Amino acid sequence: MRRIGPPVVKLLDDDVESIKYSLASHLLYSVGKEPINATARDWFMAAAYAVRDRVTERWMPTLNRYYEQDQKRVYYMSMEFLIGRTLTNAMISLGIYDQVKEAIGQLGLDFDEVVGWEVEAALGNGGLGRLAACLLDSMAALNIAGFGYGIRYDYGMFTQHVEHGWQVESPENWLRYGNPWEFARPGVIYPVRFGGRVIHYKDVMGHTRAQWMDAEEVMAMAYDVPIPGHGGRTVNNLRLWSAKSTREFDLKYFNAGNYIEAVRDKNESETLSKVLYPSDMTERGKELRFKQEYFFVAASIQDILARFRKSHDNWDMLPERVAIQLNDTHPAMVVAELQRVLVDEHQLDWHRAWSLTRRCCAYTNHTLMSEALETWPVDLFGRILPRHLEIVYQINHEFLQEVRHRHPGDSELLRRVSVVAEGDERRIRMAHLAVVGSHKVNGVAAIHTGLMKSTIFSDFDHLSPGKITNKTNGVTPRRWLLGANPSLAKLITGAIGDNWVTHLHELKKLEPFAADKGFRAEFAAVKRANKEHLTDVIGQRLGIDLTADSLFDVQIKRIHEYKRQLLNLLHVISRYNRIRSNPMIDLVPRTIIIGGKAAPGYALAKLIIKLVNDVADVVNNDPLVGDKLKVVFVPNYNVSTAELVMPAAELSEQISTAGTEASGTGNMKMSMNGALTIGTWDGANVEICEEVGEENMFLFGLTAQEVARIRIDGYDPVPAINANECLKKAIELISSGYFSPDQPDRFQGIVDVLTHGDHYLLTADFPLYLAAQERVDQLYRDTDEWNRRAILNVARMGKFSSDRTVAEYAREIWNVKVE
Ligand code: 26V
Repeated sequence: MRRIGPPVVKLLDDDVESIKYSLASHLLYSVGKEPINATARDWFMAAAYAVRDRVTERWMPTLNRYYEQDQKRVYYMSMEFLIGRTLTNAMISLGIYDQVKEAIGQLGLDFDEVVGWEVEAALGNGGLGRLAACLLDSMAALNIAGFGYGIRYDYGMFTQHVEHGWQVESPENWLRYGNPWEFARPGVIYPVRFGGRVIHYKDVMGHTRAQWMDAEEVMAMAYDVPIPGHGGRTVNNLRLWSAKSTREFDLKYFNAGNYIEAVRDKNESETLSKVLYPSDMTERGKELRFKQEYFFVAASIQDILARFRKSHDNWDMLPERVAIQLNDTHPAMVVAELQRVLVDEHQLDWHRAWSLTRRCCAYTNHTLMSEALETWPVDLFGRILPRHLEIVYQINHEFLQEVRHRHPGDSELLRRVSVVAEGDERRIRMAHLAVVGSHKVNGVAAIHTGLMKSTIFSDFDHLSPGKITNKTNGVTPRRWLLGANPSLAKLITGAIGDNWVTHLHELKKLEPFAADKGFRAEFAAVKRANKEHLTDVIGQRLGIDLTADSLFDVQIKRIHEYKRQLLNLLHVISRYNRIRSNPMIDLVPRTIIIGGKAAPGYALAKLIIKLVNDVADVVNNDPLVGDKLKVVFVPNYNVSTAELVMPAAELSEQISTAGTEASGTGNMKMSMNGALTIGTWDGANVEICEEVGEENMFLFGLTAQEVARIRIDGYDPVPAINANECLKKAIELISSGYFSPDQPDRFQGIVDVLTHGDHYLLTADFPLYLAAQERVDQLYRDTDEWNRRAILNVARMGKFSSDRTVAEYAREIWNVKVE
């Protein structure tokens, strides 16, 4: 590979002795302990600092290189970055994994225990935040000048406990012991304004100008997190903003004798970055959320423009040096803010500014579900951001003018595409603002993009053909295969070399090995060991006895009705019924593993968790069942748990109602780790099928078109339930209180949604799901054939590397070169 920029000055050596020296000196100088009284956590901190030093000396040269070469920068704007743990990931990226592990071992420490002390950075809810983290990894691996911008929440995703089968949330004070991966930048601080009013006046040139005044101010202070790319040549930057009161910068408050008042106010303004909203759909219209969104948008735009102005005085260069990717509509205020800064603060002509804004911005949509599409009441919007509301109206006015010009007389069209939704309460549609203010809009899987074009954005697709494009998601093979599943990675590398780590298509070379009996046996041994490891951990943590002789059937993701964890449970219960009615039945033993968090305000999702646990209690303790069936709810599903469970999965459950899951990325992670998928024709399952072949998956159920049709016609679940004895019995068992003898009507809410309306069509898909599960059993009995197909899954996963995803964004949206 061509070397760019000056050679990296290496001060630190990477041999075991040097690393041991680093560990010991950090323990003393950074942690303030000696080996005699150091805890494992102290050693974790020392290790993190030792690795961080080596990351940092590659980080500064990367940033200098971008500056010197005046490279176009990509800004990935996201309210969420679900990074997970960093230590081993950074060791792998830098190629110092073996040395650090050895050094830690030589100091007499248990490596797994030391790395186990890292608290993960859980600054995200689920798919959207984890995608942001995978894309950052890939941008760094591809040496793209990609910067993340987000919020440094004091409290990330809550910790989930299970008490008596119910989810209980507790706050995750992840910064309590200090975060070794961040660098506070007290000097990088920007004011962010809220409220106030706007006055209009004529300037000396006779132009009408707006001035936003009497606003309150909060400061945004930067914290930088290095993102090391694989190979260590590039280390990019994730900049997270933390809210700081302006009071401490403003002595007049103190001098006026309002000391106590000033400090009290200070707390209030600092709540902005206090906590991540833990709901990935249900949370709507919350003022604090609105302020959080603008807070990070305003700080980031100031930072981006300041950086641009260091090397450029011609604003027309902006779109050639700056690409801004909006991760969903959460940062969509960028459109209004960039326009505002250019027009109000830099006096650019409106149309010139608008052209620059649109050429910089691009928007990624992650969901079609109406309840997750952000809209803000106009009065709230105008109260908090009065000038932005004017700008949004102006943007909308000009946009509608253009539409009217092209489609005279079509007032319905105007109403549908307007950024302002008229109704009892006028609202700003952030998705429409994002579409109008972007030069490209993308979905995250082919079917999702197709549905965007044919449903929520069909008018926009007709107005601007070609603007909406697809960028199928991917996942980073560094974390999800090399890091999480070292034994499989080793087996693969032994067979085909290690180029797959950065060129995942090379996995294709594994295909011939699927026909090799010896390789199949080795592959099976790896899976077996991963299952045993998971079995051990579950035994220790949950006291549940599992056997690795059973089929590990895994559904891990947020708990949502549309993801249909209930459909999984209906299968579990019908299996249980089969065993009960014939205890001697020769069934493939199954371990059903379910994990995921429910939004704290999503009562039905929480009830589903309770049902999983109640079913588990009954099934796992029924002597008639034995090892034939076990059910486990894995508490606190997070990135680290995912890294533990994915490698042990044999069957990957991806069973959302067709047309609802934009892409899914867990589906990719499990396939890559050698699981077969049982799934619907939804999200990226469709493309996984194109790659691995339908014969190597278990796809079933209604298509998105069929789902749409059935819903239009009006669906009644009752006939479907009555027509299927297994389904009927399963629902009756829940309804009878069998799983909740202490409170027989506990699950009435669940029974009601299934029997009335069944919006997600579980009862419609159930027979086909059961048939697909039957095919799973059949195949599993033929171990060798199962393994052959699992190997083919791994071999054909090349497309689902986030490197491919990022390369597509780079070429087709950001207009930056990929080596
Ligand atoms: C919405 C809201 C609404 C307000 C409160 C906080 C909040 C947080 C997130 C969201 C939207 C979540 C959308 C989302 O996570 N979509 C998922 O994106 C994945 C990456 O593209 C994709 O694989 C999943 O299928 C999709 O559900």
